[in-house]
Amino acid sequence: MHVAACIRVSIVGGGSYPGLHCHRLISAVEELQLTDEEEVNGKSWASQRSVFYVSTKRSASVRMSSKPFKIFVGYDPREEDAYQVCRHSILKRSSIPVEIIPIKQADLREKGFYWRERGQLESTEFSFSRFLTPFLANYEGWAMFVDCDFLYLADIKELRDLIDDKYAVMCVQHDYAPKESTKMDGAVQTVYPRKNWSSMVLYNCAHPKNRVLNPDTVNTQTGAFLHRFQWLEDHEIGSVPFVWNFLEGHNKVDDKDPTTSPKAIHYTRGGPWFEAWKNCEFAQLWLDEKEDYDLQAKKVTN
Ligand SMILES: [Mn+2]
Repeated sequence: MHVAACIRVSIVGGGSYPGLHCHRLISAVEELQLTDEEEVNGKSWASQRSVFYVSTKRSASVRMSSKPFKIFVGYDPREEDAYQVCRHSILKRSSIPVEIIPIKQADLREKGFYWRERGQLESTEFSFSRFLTPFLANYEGWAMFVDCDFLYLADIKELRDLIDDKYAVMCVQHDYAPKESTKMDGAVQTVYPRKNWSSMVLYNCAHPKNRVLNPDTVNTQTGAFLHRFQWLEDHEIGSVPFVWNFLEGHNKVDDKDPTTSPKAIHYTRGGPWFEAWKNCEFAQLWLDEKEDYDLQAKKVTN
């Protein structure tokens, strides 16, 4: 019997979701069971109790699945509801342990990681701070950044499973020129190449090229350098299907093609949490999710 490593399954980010603890622990265990079936010695997973043993042969993938997947979400005080609903939509569908960390500009300033002055073209507080993602993840493993104006409709595991170590970053490579000249509550909309690529990015934080994204660079570099990924060669940027950054008002569902059904809706023009966008496409989906979140939050308080 080749027993080498004990896997501790940690549940993170579930503090306000007590009812989900059990479900998510089981999900994480099921995942180990699926990926390591042939390596497991002795009895089935179900008959083992609180300690799970697996062979070290699969240690890399097991480490990946047992460590929570870090998801940094851009936070803006004007869009508190959007953040909460985005977070909720990820957590409730995730079959893997995830850790959701808001990128709050005030916190970063306090820690001395962020000091640049706000420019007039910045439509959110995380326009630039988002590029601190690999730094905030200690340049370890893969981590994700996503805007708060996303609504997840699918299991984040599906997205994480697309990760390929040969890339420095992976994202939806939109070819996109927005029609609107203003967005959300009147902020100026700017048009540039690779528009919207940086709104959801899987970062290979350990990739040497991403060391460039340190506080000095993020605080001084231009928007073009950062948002167009100019620290990378084209072949270092991997592509993810557009349904993972489905742009409301731009991307369309083809009823005959199930691969066009959104897995994450991006209310990039502004979502139902703004009065002006309360009737946008997919508004009801977001409002339903908000209601679900409110119910959960209420249960926790009572
Ligand atoms: Mn956005």
